[in-house]
Amino acid sequence: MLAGSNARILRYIVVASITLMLFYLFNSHHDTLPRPVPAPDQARAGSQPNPQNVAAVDRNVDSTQKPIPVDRDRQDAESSKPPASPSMKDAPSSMLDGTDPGPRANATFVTLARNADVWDIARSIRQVEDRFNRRFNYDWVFLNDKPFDENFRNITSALVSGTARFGQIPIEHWSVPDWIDEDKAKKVREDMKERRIIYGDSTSYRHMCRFESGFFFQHPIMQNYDFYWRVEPSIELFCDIPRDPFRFMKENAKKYSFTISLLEYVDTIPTLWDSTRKFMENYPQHVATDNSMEFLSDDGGQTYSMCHFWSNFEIGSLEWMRSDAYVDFFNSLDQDGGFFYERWGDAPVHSIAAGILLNKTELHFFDEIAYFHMPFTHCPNDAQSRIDLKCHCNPKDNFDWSRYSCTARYFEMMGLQKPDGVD
Ligand SMILES: Nc1nc2c(ncn2[C@@H]2O[C@H](COP(=O)(O)OP(=O)(O)OP(=O)(O)O)[C@@H](O)[C@H]2O)c(=O)[nH]1
Ligand SMILES: [Mg+2]
Repeated sequence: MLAGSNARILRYIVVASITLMLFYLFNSHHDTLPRPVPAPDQARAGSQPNPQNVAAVDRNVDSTQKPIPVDRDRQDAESSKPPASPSMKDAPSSMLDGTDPGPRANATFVTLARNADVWDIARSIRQVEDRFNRRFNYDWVFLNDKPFDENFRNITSALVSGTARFGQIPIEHWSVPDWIDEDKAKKVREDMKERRIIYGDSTSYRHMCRFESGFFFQHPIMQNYDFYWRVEPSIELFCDIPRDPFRFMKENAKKYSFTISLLEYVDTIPTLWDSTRKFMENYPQHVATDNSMEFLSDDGGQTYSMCHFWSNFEIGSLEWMRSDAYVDFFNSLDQDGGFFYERWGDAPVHSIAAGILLNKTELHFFDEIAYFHMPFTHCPNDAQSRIDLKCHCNPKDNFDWSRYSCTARYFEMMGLQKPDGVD
């Protein structure tokens, strides 16, 4: 009996030792062997906005990848172990693969495009998704004066990680209003053609500028959102965008933002400032107390500096655009007819509106959004930021401090520190 129970104890000891050995061996290998890193495509394929795919993305988060540097001062973290659960609060989320866990703003991308623009907008979408939206899955609204064809819908929907929505513009937002003298408008186009003013002879370009100035935010699909981010065909984004610019806008009460500013082509807007002054006289209640007149004018509002924010990129508040102040401003300009009798662009219109209707604190310059639209580039000035954000722009291409840019003037107005070597 005693001999039998000794043998059983011995068997238990042998089995337990083997189990412990195996357990030890398995665990030590688990710690040292690198796990396969998910291919970027795998992670992206999982970024569709349904719970199953979100889970798939989460499964692709690889905890054995290079440690995440917590911030610029702690680059030495590269040699230590990664934190058990990387926190969005203190880690550049560009280095995380999964869907961002944070709350979302009620926001959308918006693109005005023709069916023929499909491949140029496809390039832009791919850039925006890779650098930002694959982790945030915001919706994308496409607007067109004609119906979008199947090809456009299929190509763009496949690239957008949020929901793609397609809207046709109502005819009254894309036609010449009845108070415009069509003969006068035609003569202007002929004259501008002779003077070789870019897009000066185009009616559709004028509809586009008027639509972007006063109607895109009124489209029924846009009523579902509070913020928009405008994207045009053939743009480039050069850096990761780890933090959500929509949330930044919301949490900091920002209403209008830009990355590139420049001087407008005078011949396209000879009377825009006269119309603006008329509006300010008629609607003094809409003029903000702490406005940006310093940016817009060198002489306290007598004349226009021609400075504007380049509106092919903009992140803005739809609530502001739908406000009485903005709508009164647009309607007042529209009555004056300069969209057809001249060639007013939506960039100076938005910029003047932002400059006079908003307080300075409601504007924002997104330095970290490195951006290209032919022919200008914004590339962040700070070398370490370019490394952290995996930028691929050449800082020599940065337009910010060129004499045709107005960003230095914006910095001066806001009391921001310009980089060393810039006057
Ligand atoms: N649906 C539609 N979209 C248009 C039309 N004209 C321009 N767009 C879009 O409106 C936006 C601005 O037009 P662009 O041609 O890029 O104008 P731009 O940026 O001043 O000039 P570019 O230097 O050519 O880029 C783009 O998103 C175009 O796709 C049009 O007639 N119909
Ligand atoms: Mg463009």
